Amino acid sequence: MEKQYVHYHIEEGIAIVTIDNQPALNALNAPTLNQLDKTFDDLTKNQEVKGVIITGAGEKSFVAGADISEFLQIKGNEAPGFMARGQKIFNKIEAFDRPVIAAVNGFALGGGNELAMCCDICIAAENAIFGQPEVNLGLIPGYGGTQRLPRLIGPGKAKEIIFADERINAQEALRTGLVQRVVPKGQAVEEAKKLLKKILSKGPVAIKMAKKAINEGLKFSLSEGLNLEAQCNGICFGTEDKDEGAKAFLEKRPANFKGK
Ligand code: CO8
Repeated sequence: MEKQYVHYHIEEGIAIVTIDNQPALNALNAPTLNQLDKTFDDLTKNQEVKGVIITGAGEKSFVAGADISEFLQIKGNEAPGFMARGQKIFNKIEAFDRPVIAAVNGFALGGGNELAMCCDICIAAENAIFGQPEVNLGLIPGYGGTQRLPRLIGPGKAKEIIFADERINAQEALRTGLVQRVVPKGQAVEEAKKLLKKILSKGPVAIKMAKKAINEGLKFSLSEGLNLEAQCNGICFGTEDKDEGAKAFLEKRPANFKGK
């Protein structure tokens, strides 16, 4: 039987997905990527799941990148296919129709940083280290780092990180906007749960539409993005939750959203 490198459990509607390839600091080997892909297929079908947290096993590493021990076998003409496979999985995580939080508990290097950047929000433990060290291997980032990093933190800072393998700690990641919260070591998953519970207390269709408007709108011009925002809010206005939200406000009570 294949070793399980990705496992998850569900707590109060939150799926906690753990990448567990510990002797190799949770590096993403081929089976890990396949299992991550399958996990998100399962979570997509499971309507009990309202939100997801992705973390790494142990305290030392979130994910230390793609598995370098597999690189010697990969030839130049095969590499784009490997890259496309990883990018497709990361795109699936980014487009997951419920909120996804990265709880980064140590090294987030190469594919690890790229995985964290696919998540909606990133919470880092204070021992977290972020970087894109591919140039040390004579490579460039291949799971989205050259595209998502400059979009998140600007091209100059992204080039400093990618060209020079400048690794940044949790506080600097917070300053640059790569992460949204920094918590003491060992607390990232707990903080992610706390934030996700707050998000899940809101209207589920509204959260889904806000995610769609932000993610898809970033690819558009401002006017196209504004049009998308109006369309997405049109969907929200058509829900029972919109009436419940307005009534709850007027009746000075908490809203009881149904997600429809
Ligand atoms: N792949 C494979 N094994 C790894 C990786 C990795 N990315 N990172 C760590 N390991 C292994 C080490 O080889 C070591 O194994 P062993 O105990 O058998 O010798 C074990 O994990 C522990 O690592 P270290 O002893 O090195 O631990 P340190 O605390 O001294 O250092 C570091 C930790 C700084 C994280 C260090 O391990 C390191 O620099 N790792 C490599 C980080 C890296 O370069 N990541 C980027 C990889 S490339 C990438 O992600 C994208 C490529 C493009 C896509 C490719 C498509 C196929």
